[in-house]
Amino acid sequence: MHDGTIAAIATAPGRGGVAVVRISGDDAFEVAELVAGKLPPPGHFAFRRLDIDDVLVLVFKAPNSYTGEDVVEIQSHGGGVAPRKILDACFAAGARIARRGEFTERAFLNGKMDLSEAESVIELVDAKTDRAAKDARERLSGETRRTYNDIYREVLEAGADLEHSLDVDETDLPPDFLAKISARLTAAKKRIYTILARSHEGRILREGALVVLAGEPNAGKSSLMNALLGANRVIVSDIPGTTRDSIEEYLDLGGYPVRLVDTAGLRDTADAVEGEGIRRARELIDKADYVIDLSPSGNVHTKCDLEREPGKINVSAKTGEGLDELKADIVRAISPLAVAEPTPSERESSLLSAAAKYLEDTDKSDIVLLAGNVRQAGQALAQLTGEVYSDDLLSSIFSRFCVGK
Ligand SMILES: Nc1nc2c(ncn2[C@@H]2O[C@H](COP(=O)(O)OP(=O)(O)OP(=O)(O)O)[C@@H](O)[C@H]2O)c(=O)[nH]1
Ligand SMILES: [Mg+2]
Repeated sequence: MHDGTIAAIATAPGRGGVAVVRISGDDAFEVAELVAGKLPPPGHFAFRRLDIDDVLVLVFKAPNSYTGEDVVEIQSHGGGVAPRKILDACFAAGARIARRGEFTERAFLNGKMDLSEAESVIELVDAKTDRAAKDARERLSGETRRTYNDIYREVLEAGADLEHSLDVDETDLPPDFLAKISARLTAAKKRIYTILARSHEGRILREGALVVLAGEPNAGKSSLMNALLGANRVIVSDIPGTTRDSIEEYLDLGGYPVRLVDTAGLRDTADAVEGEGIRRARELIDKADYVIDLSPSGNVHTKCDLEREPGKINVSAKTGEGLDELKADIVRAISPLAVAEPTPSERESSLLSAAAKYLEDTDKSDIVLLAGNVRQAGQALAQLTGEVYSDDLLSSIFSRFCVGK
C-alpha cells in the first residue's frame, strides 16, 4: 500500500481546548497501542490515563475512516506540550511524520473522495466566512463531481461514436450523424461555460471581494477605513499625503469576505515614493469589486458631520453616521457576484477552459479533426474528475494542505 504508517497533530497549533493526534496506516493500531495501551473496538472510544495526559482514544477500522486505512485519533488537552509528546511516542512506536495533506491524499488514493472534494477540504480549512465554508461544503458533498462526471461521460461517448465512425464507411453513417454529435458536444460546452461563469463568484468567496478606498489626500479615507474596521488600524492626520502604501484588512460584511484596502491620496506629486503609492492605488481601483470613491465625483461623501452632500451616501468617521448604509450598499453590490453555489477552483477552471476550447468548433465537418479535438477535451475533463492524474498534480494539490490534514 502506501509507504508506512503516518502520524501528525491534526488540530491547529497553539492554545486550544483539545488537540488531536491522528495516526493512519497498516500499523496504526499497533502504534496506537504502544502509545495509549489497549484500544477500544473500532467505532468506539475510550479514556486512557497516560503519563503525558488524560486522553480520549478513537478507533476507525479500514475502510471506514477518513483515509480509508486503519486510523486512530488520540485527543489530548491542547497547547504545545501534550500533543507533541504523544506524537513523539508515535514516532518511537514506528510511525513517521505525515507530509502536508498526506491524510487527504491517502483518502483520495483509497477512493474516499475525488480531487475536487479533496480541494474543497483545503478551502473548507481556509474558509474565512460562513458563506465561503458553505460553498466548500457543497463541493464536498459531491454535487460538483456529479456535474463534472456527467459532462465527461457526454464528451467521452460522443468521442467514442466519432472514433467508431472513423472505422466504418462514411456512406454507412446516418445522414444526421455529425449534426447529432455536434449538438451533444455543444450542449456539453454550454454546461462548461455555465460553470466557468461561476468562477468569478468563487473567487469572491475564496479570496474576498476587493473594496478600495479612494480619493484625494485628506479626503478622510484612512479615517473611514478605521471606522469600518472598528479599530484604530491606520494612521490618520491632517497632513495631506499621510498614507503612502496600500493597507489591506479583512472584514466580514454580511457574511461576505471583504478585503478592505486603504490607499494613497490621488494627486500630482514629485515625490517618488508617494508616486509609487498612487500608482498602486490606481491599479487597485481598476481591479476593485467596489470603490468607496471619496472624490468630488464619487459615490460616497464623508465628514458629513461638517457638511452634507445630497445624492451621495453620507458618512462620518467621526460620529459613525451612515456606516451601516455604506456597508449595506457594498453588500448589495457584491452579493450578486457571489451567489452561494458550488464554484470551480482555479485548477478546475483552467481545465474546463481547455476542454471548452477544444469543443469550440464542434460544427466542423471534418470527422478526423473533430475526433482529435474531442479526445483532447476528454483528456482535460478526465483530469478534472480525477480519472487521470499525474504525481505532479497530486503533489501540487496536497502540498497546499497543512500537516495533519
Ligand atoms: N470632522 C471630521 N473629520 C474627519 C473625518 N474623517 C477624517 N477627518 C479628518 O480629516 C483629516 C484627514 O483624514 P485622513 O483619514 O488621514 O485622510 P486620508 O484620505 O487618509 O488622507 P491621506 O492619507 O493623506 O490621503 C484628518 O484630520 C481627520 O481627522 C470625519 O468624518 N469628520
Ligand atoms: Mg490616509
